[in-house]
Amino acid sequence: MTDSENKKILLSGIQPSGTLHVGNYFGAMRRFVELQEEFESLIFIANYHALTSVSDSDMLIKNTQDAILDHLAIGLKPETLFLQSDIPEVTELAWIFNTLITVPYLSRAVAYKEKVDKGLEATVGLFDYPVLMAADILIMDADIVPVGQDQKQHVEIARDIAEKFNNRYGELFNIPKAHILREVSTVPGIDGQKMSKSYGNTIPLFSTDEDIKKLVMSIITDSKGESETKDPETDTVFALHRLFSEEQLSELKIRYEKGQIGYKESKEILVENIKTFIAPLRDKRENIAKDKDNILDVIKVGRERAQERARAKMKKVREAVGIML
Ligand code: AQP
Repeated sequence: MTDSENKKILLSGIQPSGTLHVGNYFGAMRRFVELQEEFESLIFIANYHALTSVSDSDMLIKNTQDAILDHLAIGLKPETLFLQSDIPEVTELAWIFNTLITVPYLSRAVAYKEKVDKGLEATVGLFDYPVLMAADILIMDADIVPVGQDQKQHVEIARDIAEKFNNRYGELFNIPKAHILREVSTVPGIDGQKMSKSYGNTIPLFSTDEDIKKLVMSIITDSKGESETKDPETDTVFALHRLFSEEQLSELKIRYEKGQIGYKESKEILVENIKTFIAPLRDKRENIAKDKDNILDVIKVGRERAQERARAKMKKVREAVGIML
């Protein structure tokens, strides 16, 4: 048995629906890198999912290439990466799952309601998003799925779909587990709501120093003055300090609680720490981007590995449900 056969399978994806941000990084991407040796990792750029919010084809292509570069720049091995669209079996499987799952069940998905409340068009694709995600996960027999807190429910939907399929057609699918970093949970955006590509409230992962300053200084806080006590649990600036200001965190907490720091100073400290964090990532990305033309060649091994798994699984699924090719 080879080493990779002994390893559990880790699978996760990110939509190329905009510029990737520090919420994506701390909620998910960082874990991909940390766990890539321990697990057999399959990380994909979810371009079919992104169609639920991006209707400009040039933009989708640019975002897709950028997302590959971003992952390489944070240290992900190219052989772990592939594009969702390289695996057409995923959309085929999603259709089969659509025939298993009910509309009332899917109506409970919170992310769909939130996105529609935020103004996204309530398309069938957006509603069906968790089913396509279930196909992504289950077709690869994933054991663990590292995601941010916001996607936890979607992994639970994938588990339910796997169980329903297995009950009806026989044990074909592995039951996956979500893998969520409790201390990160949901990273807030500059408006205090979940940081999200489509909400215009992000700090991009490869921001310029100038943008970091502009964005952090515009974080919405309450109106407490410098000497008033402040609650680190509810302040967005402090929530970001948790990610970027580890060494100063306990001191900052005391200063917040004792009314010894104003939001302006707190933001200035945060600006410096984010700049220090992002600078080396940005440099690495600039170097990799020089070879941008070949970006799809770089992920060739990852694509072939994923295709092989998906094809083998779909053959069994078609046999199980009675679809002839
Ligand atoms: N604010 C966040 N905090 C923690 N984790 C987050 N993730 C996203 N936002 C945060 C995690 O990043 C991974 C990739 O997410 P996605 O792009 O597939 O979809 P998403 O969760 O819908 O991300 P966005 O930025 O909010 O994109 P849009 O606006 O296009 O919907 C996931 O693991 C997610 O949990």
